[in-house]
Amino acid sequence: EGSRWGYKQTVYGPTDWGLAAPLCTGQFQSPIDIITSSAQTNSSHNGLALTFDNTDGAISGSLTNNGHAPTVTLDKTKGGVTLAGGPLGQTTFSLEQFHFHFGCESNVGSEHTVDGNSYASEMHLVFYNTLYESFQEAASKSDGLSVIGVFLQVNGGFNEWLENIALSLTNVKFPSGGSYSPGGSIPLATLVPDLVSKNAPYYTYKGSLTTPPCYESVQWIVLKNPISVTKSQLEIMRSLSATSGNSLCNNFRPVNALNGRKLYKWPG
Ligand code: SG4
Ligand code: ZN
Repeated sequence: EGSRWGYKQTVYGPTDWGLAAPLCTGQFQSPIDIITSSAQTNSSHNGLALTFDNTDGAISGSLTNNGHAPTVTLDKTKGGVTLAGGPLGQTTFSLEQFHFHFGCESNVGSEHTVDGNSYASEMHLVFYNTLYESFQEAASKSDGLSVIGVFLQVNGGFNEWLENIALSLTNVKFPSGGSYSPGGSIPLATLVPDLVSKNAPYYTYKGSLTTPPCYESVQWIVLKNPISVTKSQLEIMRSLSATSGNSLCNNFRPVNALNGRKLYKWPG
């Protein structure tokens, strides 16, 4: 049954997702292990071009715990964010939401791995192609989505913006426990400085949503440079409850084979 999937093998774990969501057994699934030595350059790719409706890069949204990941859904009436460039060319994509995957311990947690190594967490900024009316309409189309992945590592740095989100999480401990608007508006640029740089190095490949229904509709853009998370911010994320009633952590899918897909890096 579609809503009962989880990350532990006892509750329709990842190897059983195909029973409820057949596309999860596809050949172009995400995440993958990014083998850096096999990443190629593509001369038609460029730097990422993000634009913010609000000049200070601020966004507003509502925070929810859907039992799988803490998720902030953008309130576009208070200012949107668009993505073009990179591997996307002139096609513009609009930010719908962002969410976090993380480990129960800090040695795992990211969905993508780099040369076999995991990070403690991975943030996903989910954009949809504005040729479509809405995220819902775009989600299943082959050119429908692009997701920017940002690694989080525990290295002593303090990200004030992540702190704002972490403190807000205590308001959405239980799944379907309603939503909460993080205090004030959020300057996305201070959360991920690389998002406003035209020179942020990234990896890119064609893949899927990393959860059921696993649509193969995502142009993945994984930033090379991680941002900093503190141990206590991760502890707050782990204090959320999952759909299963257990604590929400290790909400990452194991890596999938490339199956002939090309992995690119930028710059060359
Ligand atoms: C997380 O579970 C999000 O909470 C989901 O967002 C998201 O689903 C899912 O991850 C898959 O997205 O970037 N990891 S991913 O491939 O965006 C969708 C919601 O359920 C459909 C709103
Ligand atoms: Zn995700």
